[in-house]
Amino acid sequence: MLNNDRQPIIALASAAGVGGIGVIRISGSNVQIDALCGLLFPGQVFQPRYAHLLSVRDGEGNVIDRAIVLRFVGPHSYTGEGVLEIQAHGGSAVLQLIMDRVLEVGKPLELRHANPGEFTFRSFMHGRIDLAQAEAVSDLISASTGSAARAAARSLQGVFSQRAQGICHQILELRAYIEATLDFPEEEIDFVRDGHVNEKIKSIGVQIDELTCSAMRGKVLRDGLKVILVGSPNVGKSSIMNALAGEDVAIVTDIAGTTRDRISYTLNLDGLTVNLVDTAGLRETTDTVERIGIERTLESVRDADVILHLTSLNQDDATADEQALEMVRQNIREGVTYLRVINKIDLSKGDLQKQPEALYVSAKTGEGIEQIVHKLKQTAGFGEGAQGEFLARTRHLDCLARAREHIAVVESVGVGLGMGLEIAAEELRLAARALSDIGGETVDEDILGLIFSKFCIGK
Ligand SMILES: Nc1nc2c(ncn2[C@@H]2O[C@H](COP(=O)(O)OP(=O)(O)OP(=O)(O)O)[C@@H](O)[C@H]2O)c(=O)[nH]1
Ligand SMILES: [Mg+2]
Repeated sequence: MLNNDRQPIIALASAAGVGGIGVIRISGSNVQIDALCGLLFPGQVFQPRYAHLLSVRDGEGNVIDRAIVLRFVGPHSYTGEGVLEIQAHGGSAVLQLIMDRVLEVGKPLELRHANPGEFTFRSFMHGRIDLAQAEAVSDLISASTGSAARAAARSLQGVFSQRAQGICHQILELRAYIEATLDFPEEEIDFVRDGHVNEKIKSIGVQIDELTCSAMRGKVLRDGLKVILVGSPNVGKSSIMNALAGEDVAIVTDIAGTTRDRISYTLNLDGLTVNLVDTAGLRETTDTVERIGIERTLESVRDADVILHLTSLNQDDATADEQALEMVRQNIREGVTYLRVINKIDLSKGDLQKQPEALYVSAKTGEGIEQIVHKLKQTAGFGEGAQGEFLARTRHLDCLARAREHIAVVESVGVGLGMGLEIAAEELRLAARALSDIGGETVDEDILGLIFSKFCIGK
């Protein structure tokens, strides 16, 4: 729940548990924070942004702790409001005593505990950061690899927002030009030609496509790449899983139907998080447990970013593979990368007749495993020299897709050719609106609530 009230808020900004230092943060109007400072530290004159070593006292005047206290005067603070930061010793009991004391003193001011993400929400509401930057704050905190953290920091600096805004401005300029043309209907064609309107639309489409590619890389950096190993029983899926993981994660036997349930393993490929899933071999079966396992395999297929479809060189039953392929086909999502992997090449006698698009590997000798790794990185846009420019979420990709759709409509017909100027202007307005949703200018309150509720308390 987002509170858009004027009450001051307090939270422990550092992680719960024991640490060298624990930070308590309070945000409210400058007047509220001044009042609180006066009650907690009578007579103390605060110099903004300076560290003051002060005693925090309980109601009887006993010292709870000696702490570094910082006063930020709004709008020059994280939230854009007045902020007080108390850096005390990082024990949970001492921090709780300080929290209780501040809450007691702040009661007349209606000081209350902050909701998750409320400090960042206030920062957003005061225009200190836009929505994509606010999301980056949470993503920076939860980043699990160095690359993800670096990309989140770039989003936080506004790299993503600025690129989206840049395109948005071009669209708005073009729309203004088209709307001005509406006043001179007889010269419409000349205006469109002289203003290079259709060329500009095309260029905007290309820029959105480029930004979408970067955002997709950013999303993979944030969420990881979901990779699933599928195929008929005994082709070596679990063996490939173990070879990629570098340890025995899954049981391997020569009995068809060994793997019954999904087994997940998270790999870190030079900063790219890969969530690898080994699954039950696909075949028609009357065994209840195996059938449930197969249903789960197909569920994972629907959810995957990359499908590694395994066959093995010694697989003499071609119909078994056909059957597996058919089951996969029926469940595959659009836009998923499908890779064919042929395992057990160590069994090959003589030269292999290789299909150009397939990867040939041996889980037993390790040959070709690097190729799978390379292919996964390439799929995620982590090829040679490429790196994540910023972090992105599904919400951002949806905004970009919406913007692209509106531009595509205009592009396909052509302004002044088949499309009237009013319709073109309207499509451009909708495209611009979709792009500005990335920064949260027009996002409705429910979505905001959902985004900020996923934050940790104190941020
Ligand atoms: N020669 C050779 N044997 C392999 C290779 N990979 C796996 N095997 C063998 O193939 C058999 C099946 O391997 P698994 O990894 O259990 O196969 P699976 O696809 O997971 O099988 P299910 O879990 O039953 O669906 C085992 O006896 C493995 O030792 C390989 O590259 N070369
Ligand atoms: Mg297996």
